Amino acid sequence: METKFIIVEPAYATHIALIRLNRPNELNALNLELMGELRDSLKALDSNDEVRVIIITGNERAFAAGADIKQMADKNVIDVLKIDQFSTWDQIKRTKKPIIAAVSGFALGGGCELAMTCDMIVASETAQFGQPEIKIGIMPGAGGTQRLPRAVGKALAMEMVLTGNFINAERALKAGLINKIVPVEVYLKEAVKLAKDIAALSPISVQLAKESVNKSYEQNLQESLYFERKNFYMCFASEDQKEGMAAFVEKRKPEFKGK
Ligand code: CO8
Repeated sequence: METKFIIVEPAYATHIALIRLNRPNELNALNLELMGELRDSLKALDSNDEVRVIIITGNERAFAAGADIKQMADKNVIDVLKIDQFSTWDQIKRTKKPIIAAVSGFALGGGCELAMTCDMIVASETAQFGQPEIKIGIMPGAGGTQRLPRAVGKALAMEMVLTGNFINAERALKAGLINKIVPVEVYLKEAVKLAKDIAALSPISVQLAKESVNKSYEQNLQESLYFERKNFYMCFASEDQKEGMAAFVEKRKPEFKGK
């Protein structure tokens, strides 16, 4: 697939794909075309059996500084409605394989929302997270007012959304928004390391487990527990379950085939 605003490497490492947001002069501002490419690439990687984990990254200065303000500036409500960009976001969210965001520099507005749509965030020491939409007369629209409070709690989410102020990596880690902070020189390497741990496991149980954890956000506890139970049962339909448990009993390393 030809892409202009992102670089996709389906075989970046064994079973690991990398997507690099690539509008460096605009701090990777998320224009509609970039989002369309991201949606289509994730869909393709999701059905590529060789890929087990996907990493999304930007560059050292910016993961993404938000939706493209220049593209949105003259739109009216009907234009925005017709563009229906949220169907793109919904599709990204439906990705079954785990996605790790490797974040350095700015993750703002739609950029912060994109990182939160991923399943885990590895951040460099220079990472800054924020929902500054309020400063340009709008509010978050791609999950910022929903995912952020679930991740960091109401007090900090309210502060970030209502002031537009950024938080640094340290505060983001303390608040539970990100998984780890590492030096800027190695943030992508660390994301790959985390991806490798996951890629070594059964892709079937990994996908079912991801889906199940996500349900905890979306439904009440009782519904989510039923959902978890159903996915737990489904693991027993896989050869990987037999292999994983047999390997444990036989004290050897399992060989997962994704079947
Ligand atoms: N959109 C378009 N262009 C941008 C954006 C952006 N979000 N962010 C930066 N740029 C451009 C700048 O205009 C500038 O371009 P140029 O060189 O042509 O003037 C270039 O990137 C470099 O930026 P700066 O010169 O401003 O760099 P600084 O280091 O001085 O400042 C900041 C960096 C603080 C990140 C600053 O650029 C900034 O405040 N950017 C905007 C951040 C923001 O408000 N983000 C929220 C956008 S709204 C949003 O995300 C809503 C999401 C809704 C749903 C999702 C739909 C997709």
